[in-house]
Order: sequence, then structure tokens, then C-alpha cells
Amino acid sequence: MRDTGEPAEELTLHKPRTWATGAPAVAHALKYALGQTSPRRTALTLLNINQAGGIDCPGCAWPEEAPGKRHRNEYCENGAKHISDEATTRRVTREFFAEHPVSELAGRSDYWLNQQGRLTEPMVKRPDSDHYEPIGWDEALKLLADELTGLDDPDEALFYTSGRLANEPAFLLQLFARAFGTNNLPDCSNMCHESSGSALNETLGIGKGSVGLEDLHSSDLVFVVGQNPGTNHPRMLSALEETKRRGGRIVAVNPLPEAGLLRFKHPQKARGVIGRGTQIADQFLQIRPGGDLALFQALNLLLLQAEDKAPGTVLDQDFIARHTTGFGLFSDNVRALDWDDVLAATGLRREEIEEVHERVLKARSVIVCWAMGLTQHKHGVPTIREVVNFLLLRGNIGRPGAGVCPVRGHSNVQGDRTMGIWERMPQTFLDALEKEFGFAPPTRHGLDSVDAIRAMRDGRARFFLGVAGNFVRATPDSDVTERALRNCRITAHISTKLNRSHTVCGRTALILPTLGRSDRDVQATGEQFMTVEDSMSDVHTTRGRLAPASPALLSEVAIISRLAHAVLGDRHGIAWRTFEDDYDLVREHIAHVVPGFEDFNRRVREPGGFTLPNPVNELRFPTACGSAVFTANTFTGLTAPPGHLILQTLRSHDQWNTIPYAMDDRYRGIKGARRVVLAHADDLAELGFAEGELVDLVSVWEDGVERRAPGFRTVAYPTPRGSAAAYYPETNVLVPLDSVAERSNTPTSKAVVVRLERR
Ligand SMILES: Nc1nc2c(c(=O)[nH]1)N[C@H]1C(S)=C(S)[C@@H](COP(=O)(O)OP(=O)(O)OC[C@H]3O[C@@H](n4cnc5c(=O)[nH]c(N)nc54)[C@H](O)[C@@H]3O)O[C@H]1N2
Ligand SMILES: Nc1nc2c(c(=O)[nH]1)N[C@H]1C(S)=C(S)[C@@H](COP(=O)(O)OP(=O)(O)OC[C@H]3O[C@@H](n4cnc5c(=O)[nH]c(N)nc54)[C@H](O)[C@@H]3O)O[C@H]1N2
Ligand SMILES: [Mo]
Repeated sequence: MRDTGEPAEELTLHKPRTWATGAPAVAHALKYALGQTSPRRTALTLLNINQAGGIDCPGCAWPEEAPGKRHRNEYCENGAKHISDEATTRRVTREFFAEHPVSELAGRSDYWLNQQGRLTEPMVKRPDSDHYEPIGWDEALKLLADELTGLDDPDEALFYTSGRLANEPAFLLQLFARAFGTNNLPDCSNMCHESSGSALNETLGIGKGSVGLEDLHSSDLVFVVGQNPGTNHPRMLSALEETKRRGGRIVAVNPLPEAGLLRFKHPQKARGVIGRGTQIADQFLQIRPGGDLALFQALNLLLLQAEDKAPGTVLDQDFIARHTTGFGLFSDNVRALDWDDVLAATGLRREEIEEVHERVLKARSVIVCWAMGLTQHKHGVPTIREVVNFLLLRGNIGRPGAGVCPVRGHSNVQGDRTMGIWERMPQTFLDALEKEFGFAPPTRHGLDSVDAIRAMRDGRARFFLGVAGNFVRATPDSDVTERALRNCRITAHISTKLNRSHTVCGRTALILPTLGRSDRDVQATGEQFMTVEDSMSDVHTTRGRLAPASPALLSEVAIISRLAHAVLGDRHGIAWRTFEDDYDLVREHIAHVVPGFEDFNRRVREPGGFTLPNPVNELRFPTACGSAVFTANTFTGLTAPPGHLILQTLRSHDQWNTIPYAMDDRYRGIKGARRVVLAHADDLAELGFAEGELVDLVSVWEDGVERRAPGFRTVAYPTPRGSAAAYYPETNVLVPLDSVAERSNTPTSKAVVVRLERR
């Protein structure tokens, strides 16, 4: 058989690991790096990751320590793999596209497409052609501009971004979209932390976390809920190790016994490389999927009852009286709680919850961290609101060692929102844009990702520009989404590497290749840097060191500004043509428009940058009523009908979002295959399957449409009864477009009802 370069799926199973990182992690990172690029480039990139003045790791948004306290190697295995993947010396050239028609590329795996290397020049796929062919930058941008000006209504255009985009191009993109006349700025947050933003805005008045690294280190009790830090935020484990060293306690809440939650070996300290490492979780709650709202309500009930028994000793009555509203409604609601419902929804024993309660009573400061295990559920928003109730009860907000900590994904996903990448930016932001640039931005809210798919499907949107992401693999209901994209007059992508979104084309399609984080960015006024904001609101610079992947690449700032100029000319007096020469000019505008960015150019040049103020930490709550808000939330347990399981779609240890880097998931003991479904041994037996059997996953949803992901191997795994897990993006095809979280419209990627069918 001809070697297609596609990885074979050959599953071997090992015992799941109980500890994360340590020496093997360093070895795995170097192995991947050296498979992609030279030792010299590896050294140049890895030594600069997350150093003051160096490259911000394009991996996750976990913050760095202050410059003086950083490790020489302030990166993790996965960050290192991620940046080597960008620094690769492999190239996708015009000859590649001449050899591979689009119809062939559309049949390739996400892994294969990514492994072809960096994109090198702009390419166009013209109507009725099955090939991408070279096109000059001016012609490409004119083609896009003509499509935009030819639309009947600016709202027929969509501008998607991922949180990979740095602040400067993000600011320019939203400025361009709004000057053009639309708020259609769907982004990856819609699939990610939208539920957090929604719940936190409503209850605290700001959609961001309130804690910094020092808070985490000094906290008495930290909850890690719905998050797999060993894989997705490995440097967070160093922070949690420090929390423990200082006497803090950690409670982990997760359906899966994830390796990093149990034990951690620090890769950059001798005691981490050998020996047993630190036990991270003092208590592990193996919760049923979707059970978190019930858990926090039960904890809140226990707090109310403890206060009843010993008035004035449990709740922070002063804080509640001075800084909150809604306590009465909240407490009436919680007092009606039925323990049987709680135990059924959580799958936990009452004693386990009471043990957590005892820990809470002992803790003077509490932080709750969370990620996708909370946000990607139907009740994601009320769950996070209940977490806020829990913290408010004892005044665990706005003081040292306490607060909310939504752990962000993409390295600049929080910054992009700060810069205005949001389909529903508040009027104050739009007013500031108007004051700075002299045009009135549209006030109608734009479309988020799910609504953008509906609009393309129904022919209401016809122009799609994707920046720094992989829209068709990040979104649900893959078949529906791909048909929707193919409905467009034009689909265009500003990308560093080939991905499936480039192969799902509108009538015309463009690939606009760009510099990555690791590439040196030299413009007319000299070498440029960009800026990012991490998960704890620290804003700092990022500067690449490597020779660009190709001389034909333009920076994102250049592409977006030139496109804007091609469409708008000098219409609003915006100096589009100057921005690419000098990114300081963009930052000047940001300083005028975005609160907290005053004197941006000077402050961001200081080592380590600066931290944005969070009003919550001054006990100011910019909600509608000016106080923090207690809410009343109701839960319904998540159970699958007989013969079915609740499937969560998650990340393996060897992928970055939609891009697999290898077929392994080391910590979970899975090697050589991604098309696997993890389910409890007793469920497999009850449903009549042996381990290692080949099955289709079939999702059932109220619309009666059958959604099928073929060819998965069953793996017996210690997940709660009735639930299962499989990797994204292979399983996105199973997530119905209309199955979304209340209020945030986030696809419910952590709760899909499926049955297994023997092949
Ligand atoms: N190496 C690497 N790092 C990454 C990424 C990557 O792909 N690779 N992606 C980045 C991005 S964009 C993001 S958003 C983050 C994602 O970081 P995570 O949120 O850690 O990512 P997931 O793999 O989706 O894992 C979700 C976790 O939630 C648990 N979970 C599922 N359902 C429930 C539930 O109902 N309740 C509770 N309590 N837990 C539940 C799962 O078992 C799993 O441990 O990581 C970022 N960092
Ligand atoms: N079923 C299911 N679906 C999910 C999730 C889930 O847990 N389950 N998670 C959701 C989450 S949390 C997220 S954040 C989304 C992620 O969705 P996206 O952010 O859209 O996807 P990525 O895989 O990060 O995008 C990868 C592409 O980004 C481009 N790229 C990388 N670096 C750069 C750069 O510097 N500049 C430019 N211009 N391009 C670059 C490359 O071409 C690469 O192919 O997926 C979501 N979808
Ligand atoms: Mo994310």
C-alpha cells in the first residue's frame, strides 16, 4: 500500500497515570521539536518562551511569575510542542497545491494537514477550480474588498477570530468590521469561556477572573473544577504546588481522575524529576457530568445551615449587607434543596460533600478555578453563578487569596475581548470608538459563532473571513457547518498553517499566510513587537526571533490594515496605511479607547508589562445595580435514556485544540489511536461491548436527525457510570448546532447523548 503519510490507528492501552510532568515531559517536548526543526531553532525558540522581552508562549493563557522570579525554562511540554509546531522548517508551497487538489485535501486528516508545514504565499481557489493557485497580495486583497463592497448589507459579512491573535491586530480587526458597518465578530470564546463571561458580568459586573498568581499561592483553599491542568495548563501545577507548600489545600472536581490533579512532578526542579512529586488534590470529587450546580448548591445550603446554628460565625454578614443584593431569593431557593436530588445529580456521597464543607469552614480564603468542564454545558451559566454565590457568602471576593479564576485557553483570548472582539461590546466601548475615530459604530448586536453558522446556512451571510483559527473544526455539527461555509460567496483565512477550514471553500477561497508569534517582524520603522493579556489580566509584549517562514508573508497587522484600506479608503480619516509601519500607532489608539491602557506604549515596555485593574478587587461591582448579585438557580440532573451515555468531548495530551500532534494521550494510558471512546467497564459490559471493539458513536437529539461518528474503539476507563469521553474535534459532528448553553449560546460539547453501535 502507498504510504499516504496518514497515521495508522493502532491502539495500545496502558494503566492511566496518576502523576503529571517530570522528566519524560521534557524529553517528549524535545523529541517533537527536533522532528519539526533544527537544534538551533529549537534553542532559539524554547529559551525565549515567556522571558521578559521574549515570545509569549502561544500555548495557554496561564500567567508568568514576575520577571525576577521566572524559571529559565518558563514553559511546559505542551507549550514547547506548540511553538515547535510553528517553528517547523517544513513548507507548503505552490507546488504542493498544484499536486494536491482541494477535493483531495478535504479527505485528509487534521493531523496530516498540519504536518505539511508553514504556509508560504497567498493562494486563491477560483470558482469552478479544484486547485488553489498563487495570487499576489494586492490582487488577493482587492478580490476580498470587491466581495465586501458587493454585499447588500454589511451584516452579510462575518469576521471570526481565535484567541491566538495578539492585541494590535485584534483591535484593528474589530475597528475595521465596525467601520465597515457590522458587529459580526464571532470568536472562539463563543465555544469556550462565554458562559464564564456571561455569568460573571451579570453577578460581578466584569467578565474576567479576579485573582493573580500571588492570590493563588497564598490561598487557604483552591477548587479546581472541570479542568485538566496537567495537559492544558501545565504551568498551573507549579502554582498549585506552591499553594500546597504554603499550607493551602486543594479540592479537585472532575468526572475523570486526571493525572495532573492527583500528583505533580515539577520538570524544572530536581525533586520533580525523581521521586514521587507533590500530591495536588487533598480531596478528589469524582462528579457526574453536569453535577457541579448541584454540588455548589449543596455547599451553599450547608453554609446557610451552619450559620443558622452559630449566627454571625459562618457567613460574612457585613460583606453581604454592604456589597450584595439578592440574598433573600438566593437563600429561599437553596433552602428548598433536596439531598436525594443532589446525590443523584452529582453521584457523590453526602459525607464527601460534608468533608468539603468542613474544609470551607476552616479556610479564611477560597478561590474557585474552572474551565471547559463547567462552561460547555446547558447549565454552564447558572453553574458559574452558583459558584459566585458560594464565594460571596463568605466574602471570598475582592480580597487577597480569594476570588474567581476562570482559566482561559488561548494565549490572548482574554485580550481579544478587551480589544473589542465581541459581537456585543457595551455601548461605552462603541462610544469611545466613535470619539476616537469620528464614525458611529453600528449598535445592533452581531452574530456569535452558532448564529453565524445559521446565517451562512440560511444564506443570510455570504462573506467569511477567519483569522488565526480553524472554524469548521472548532464548531459543532460539522456536516451542517461545512455545508454552511460552502454556501458563502467567499471564504478567506489568515493563517500560519494548513487546516481543514481551508479545504471547505465558498465559491471563491483565499489563503492569506501570515507571520507567527515566533517569527521576527520587521517593518519600515524597524523591528516590531505585539502585546497580549493573560488569564490574570497581565498585559505584556511578545517578540519573535526566528527568520520568517517565507519572504512573502505579511504580518496580521499589515493584512488587516491593507484590507481595511482597500475597502474603506480614507473614508473615516483612519490612517490605515501607517499602522503596519509602526505598531506604536495602533497602541496609541488603544490607549485612547480601552480603559486601563493609558500610556500603553510606555508602560508595556517595562519588564513584565502591567496588570489591568479589576474593579472587583476594590469592591466595586459595575453591575446594573452597582452591587454583586446573588442569584437563584435550578438544576436538573443529566441522565441519558436507557442504552445511552452522556459523552463529553475533550482534549488529549497531544493536541492543540483542533490540531492533533500525535496519536497518543500519555497520561490516560492511550497510545496510537485517537478514535477511542472511554466508558466505564460495567457500562460497556451492560451495553454488550467488550474492550477494544469497533463501534460508531451515534448522537440522538430532539430534532430526530441522526449524527454519526464512525469507527471508534471502546476503552474501559474509570469514568462515572452513564458517561463517556472521546476527543474533539473528531466528535464535533455529534454536537447538534441547537444544543447550546442557556444565555451564552455555547455548544454543549461536554454533554452529548450518544449510543454505541457495533460496526
Ligand atoms: N496542550 C493543550 N493546552 C491547551 C489546549 C489544548 O488543546 N492543548 N487548549 C486551550 C484552550 S483553548 C482551552 S479552552 C483550555 C481547555 O482546558 P480544559 O477545560 O482543561 O480542557 P478539556 O480537555 O476540554 O477538559 C475539560 C475537563 O473538564 C472535565 N469535565 C467534563 N465535564 C465535566 C463536568 O460536568 N464537571 C466537571 N467538574 N468536570 C467536567 C473533563 O473530564 C476534563 O478534565 O486549554 C488550553 N490549553
Ligand atoms: N467538541 C468540542 N469543540 C470545541 C471544544 C471542545 O472542548 N469540544 N473546545 C472549544 C474551544 S475551548 C476553543 S478555544 C475552540 C478552538 O478553536 P480555534 O481557535 O478556531 O482553533 P485552533 O485549533 O486553535 O486553530 C488552529 C489554527 O490557527 C492558525 N494559527 C495558529 N497560530 C496562528 C497565528 O499566530 N496567526 C494566525 N493568523 N493563525 C494562526 C493555524 O492555521 C491553525 O491551523 O474550539 C472549540 N471547540
Ligand atoms: Mo478555548
